[in-house]
Amino acid sequence: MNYTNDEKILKIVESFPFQGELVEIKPTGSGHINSTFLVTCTDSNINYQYILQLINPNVFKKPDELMSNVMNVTGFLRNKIILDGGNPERETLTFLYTKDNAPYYKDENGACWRAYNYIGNCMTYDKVDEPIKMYRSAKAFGVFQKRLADYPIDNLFETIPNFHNTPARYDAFKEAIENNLSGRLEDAKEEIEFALSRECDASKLTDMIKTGDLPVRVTHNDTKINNVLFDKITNDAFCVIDLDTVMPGLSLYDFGDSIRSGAVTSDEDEKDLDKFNLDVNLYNAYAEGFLCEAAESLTQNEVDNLVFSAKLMTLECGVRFLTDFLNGDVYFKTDYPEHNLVRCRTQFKLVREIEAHYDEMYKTTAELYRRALLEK
Ligand code: ADP
Ligand code: GN1
Ligand code: MG
Repeated sequence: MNYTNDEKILKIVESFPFQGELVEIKPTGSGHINSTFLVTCTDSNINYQYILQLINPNVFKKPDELMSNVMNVTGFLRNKIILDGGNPERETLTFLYTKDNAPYYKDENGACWRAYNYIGNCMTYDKVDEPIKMYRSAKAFGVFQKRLADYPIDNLFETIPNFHNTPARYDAFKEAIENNLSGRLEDAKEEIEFALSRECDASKLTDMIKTGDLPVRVTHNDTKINNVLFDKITNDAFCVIDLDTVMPGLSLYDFGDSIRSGAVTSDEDEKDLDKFNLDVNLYNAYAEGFLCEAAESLTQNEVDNLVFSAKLMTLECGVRFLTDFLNGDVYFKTDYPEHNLVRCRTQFKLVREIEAHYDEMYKTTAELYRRALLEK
């Protein structure tokens, strides 16, 4: 769909200092949360492009806090990138104030819109088809975490409280079963049973935080593979985007969520479960790239729980999709009524497959860690 003549959107576009005359506004990306548009303008035959994003108000209740995190984190990264001799215009997001000098534009319905410079010649992958791409995204997320290692953690707002608190996700799930708001309980019996059978795993990492056995760091928390930009020409992964959930968290959340979304043979919403499997080669490639950047800074407890984190993040995501299915699709964007259930099924299949390959993955990870340390 083309929104170029949509008066409501035109008004929003006008509130930002975009250069030149508007040419086109079209939707882009496949994120489940925000609505994203690519805006093209032209000035003296040169095109200028911007990302315009509607911040999902059901998910992000405090846009000022959200934008404060985004501004501070991108500003901090910018300095680090310059110190590293990199290009800050490409290696992190550059967001734009409105003409009124506000970090977002509030439309007549109270919805908040923000804008970034569009980073050109890039692409994202919803599905990774080669180990080298996993390796490169792992390095990009590893560098991201390294650059934020000394970010003042107390400066960050918790944009979504308890985001990776798996026991809290289970509480919400059980409430959804109880309420059965969508009347869909009967359609999800098997999935509910599966989720409950794995509840014993839910609190392992949060318990380790409480006992001080895992360090809380500044983490991304939504390290889906399509949240990394790849250069169209060199195919290098050069920029981590979608910074809305940068918050205090565990390095394991970031590792685990990338495996969940990337080390698989088909899309997150594949209906044919025979096509959706764990790809151990993609796992190994990610683990190698991640350890290459992070081995020295990780604690032994973190290393020992890398495979577990992949399983837990997958279980948690499956439980979240299932909860949303039971609640009537109020959180994730869906294209059809069973979409969340379909997504939940792929996640639970992946949990089973990680369990089946656990020992082998654990051994390879330990070996990759040993090698990464030797190479330093
Ligand atoms: P969501 O929270 O909905 O996932 P994202 O911030 O990840 O939203 O943006 C959705 C998609 O838009 C990304 O996967 C990417 O393809 C594209 N995108 C977002 N920001 C930029 C940018 N600054 N430059 C180029 N592409 C971008
Ligand atoms: C959402 O925004 P997006 O599509 O990158 C979600 C993640 C889930 C993911 C599942 C803020 O990520 O937590 O893991 O969908 N983001 C938020 O695909 O809830
Ligand atoms: Mg995204």
